[in-house]
Amino acid sequence: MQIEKAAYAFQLDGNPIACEELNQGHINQTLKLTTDTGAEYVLQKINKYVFRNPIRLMANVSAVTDFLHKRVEDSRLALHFIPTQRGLYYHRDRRGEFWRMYDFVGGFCLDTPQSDEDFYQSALAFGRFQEMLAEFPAQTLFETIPEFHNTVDRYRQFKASIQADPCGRVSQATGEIRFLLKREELGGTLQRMRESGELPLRVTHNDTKLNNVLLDRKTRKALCVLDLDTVMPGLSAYDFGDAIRYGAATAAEDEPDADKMTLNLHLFGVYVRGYLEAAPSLTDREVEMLPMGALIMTLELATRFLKDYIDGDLYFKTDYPEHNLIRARTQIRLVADMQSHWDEMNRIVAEIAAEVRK
Ligand code: GN1
Ligand code: MG
Repeated sequence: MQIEKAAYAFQLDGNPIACEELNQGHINQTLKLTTDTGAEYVLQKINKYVFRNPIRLMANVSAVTDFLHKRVEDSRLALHFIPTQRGLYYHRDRRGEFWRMYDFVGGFCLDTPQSDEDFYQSALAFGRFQEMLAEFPAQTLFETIPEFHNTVDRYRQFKASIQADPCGRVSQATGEIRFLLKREELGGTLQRMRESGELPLRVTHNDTKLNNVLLDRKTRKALCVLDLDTVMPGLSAYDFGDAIRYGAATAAEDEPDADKMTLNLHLFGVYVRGYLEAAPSLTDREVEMLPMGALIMTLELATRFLKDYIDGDLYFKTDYPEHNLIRARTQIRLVADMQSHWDEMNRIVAEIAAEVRK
């Protein structure tokens, strides 16, 4: 692969000699860059369809990483962005595309936990992230994607796409649509609790997939969390829930055989323990609503994937035409499985909370 031109806009240590695509995430394009001095960087093109204001987005991200750097002992525990020759944290190329760069610190990410410890480490990473940001001035954060986890609004958008049916795909998904619409009221539960003030607004990560945690190659301990584009005011239940949806599932998010998709209750408990240990400031009500976070995030992703399928795959990267439909079906299966183990999920949280939060 050619060296991406944008790389030269940044203050690099050495001259670029290699550039390879990192297969990461459904949204931005991510490359790894190596220079002749052995320096390694991650170069990312920001997806402008998803993030309408990359400049303000980067202002958020740099404010958050600066804040974190003042609080961590090892610099690898927070992302370090590289300024451009002009001293900015983003580069705008001739085509109007936005790029950013950060140090590649040599860790690795997982799509599935190889052990309980891997998943526990990710829970600590997201729990600590939230605790460290407790003092961050939330009002200074720009909402990079307005109403990101507002499930009531997600349902509104979902129904509008069904109504418009721009690609004639609605007829391919009638069972799935029925399943999701039946759960619309349930889907709004946490949003209503947020609005009534029953659940506190915090600075949260909002995209807590396991592969957004960087683990140390040697110790396998969590270093830092990646993908800070959606750091915004949010609910702890959503951060917890998205991590469960992705990491405590028995199949990949896009597993074509939906029968393989269930919730691994053991891993669920492992994550609960790590998260509660790392985030002691959660209120009792927040702790109680963690299972609801898992259920609602899974429901939300099912509606988002299905909406994107109906819209003609405009938002998420897809590898084949039914990819978003498959993703939605597999998430639906996980929702159903969570609902059939609802009492157990709640019991696990209550038991671990009684132990950890003495
Ligand atoms: C996207 O960028 P990535 O792949 O970590 C999405 C998340 C979804 C996730 C589903 C900004 O995350 O909200 O949960 O895909 N990010 C955005 O895999 O929409
Ligand atoms: Mg990601």
